[in-house]
Amino acid sequence: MAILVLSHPLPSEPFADALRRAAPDMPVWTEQQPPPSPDAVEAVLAWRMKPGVLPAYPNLRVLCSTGAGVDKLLAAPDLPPGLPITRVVDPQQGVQIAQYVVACALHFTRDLPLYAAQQARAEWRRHPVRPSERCRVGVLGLGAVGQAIARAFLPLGYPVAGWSRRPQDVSGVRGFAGPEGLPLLLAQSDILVCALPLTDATRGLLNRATLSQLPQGACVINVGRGEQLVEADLRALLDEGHLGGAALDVFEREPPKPDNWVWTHPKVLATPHIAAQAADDVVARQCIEALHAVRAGRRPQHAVDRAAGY
Ligand code: OXD
Repeated sequence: MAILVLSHPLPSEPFADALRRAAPDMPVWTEQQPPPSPDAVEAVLAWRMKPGVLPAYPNLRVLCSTGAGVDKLLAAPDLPPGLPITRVVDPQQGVQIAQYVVACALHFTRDLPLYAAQQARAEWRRHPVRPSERCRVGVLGLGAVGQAIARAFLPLGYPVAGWSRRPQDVSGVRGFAGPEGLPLLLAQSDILVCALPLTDATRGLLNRATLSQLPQGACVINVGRGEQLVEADLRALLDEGHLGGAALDVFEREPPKPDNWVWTHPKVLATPHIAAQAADDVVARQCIEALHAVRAGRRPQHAVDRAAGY
């Protein structure tokens, strides 16, 4: 009895190796090295789940995500009722995402695309540095990751605000909450960062109506989920000049098709979902802890609330 890694489209071997290092006595299987019988599978470690897969394992006790988000797992139509689902909680992920977001924000606020274009023309021309007051940062989502992002901006002198479903107190960060707080945050965000989980309430949240409320020239950084941003609306607002740029690490479809406009738009910085990558050893250790917890009749530490979606 033990763990089956179904991490497609991520390669399964690095996770399987990390599981074997963490628990050498625990059998670990993959699609390439399948379990001797479906009855033997107690835990599945996965990123997304095709229909028809989970019901084939009658002794499944826990489903573990390879990432921080579980939206792709929750989207499976045939999740066994009551099956605990866990997410990865790696403090390094907050650090990595904060590094990525700050790098993207500086890319725009310190005019690096403009200087790259000048360099290509061998042009030596200096532009005024944008004052910090005109680099107001608004972070959507003040969970562990959103808080790490918000805090990373404070030493740079940028005013930082955050928005969350329920009020959150983060030192140095101006807080907005609930539906009535969203327009207030948008109206004062020159840099808007999306770090929200994907839920029914956040799907499509960044659309023409909401993005139009950002100040003229604002930039959008999405490290949440692609489905939260209506890409066609973003493109229209970039082309119309209302928005100054966008850094996208997540997309409506991953990877975007080769002819997708995001690859070539001059105002877009597009990266392949790399803002943070949980270490394989952390993913493995938390999956094993979750399995030990359910075997002992306990709720795993990082079990998600299925109704809330995270
Ligand atoms: C995620 C991750 O959930 O990369 O996006 O962990």
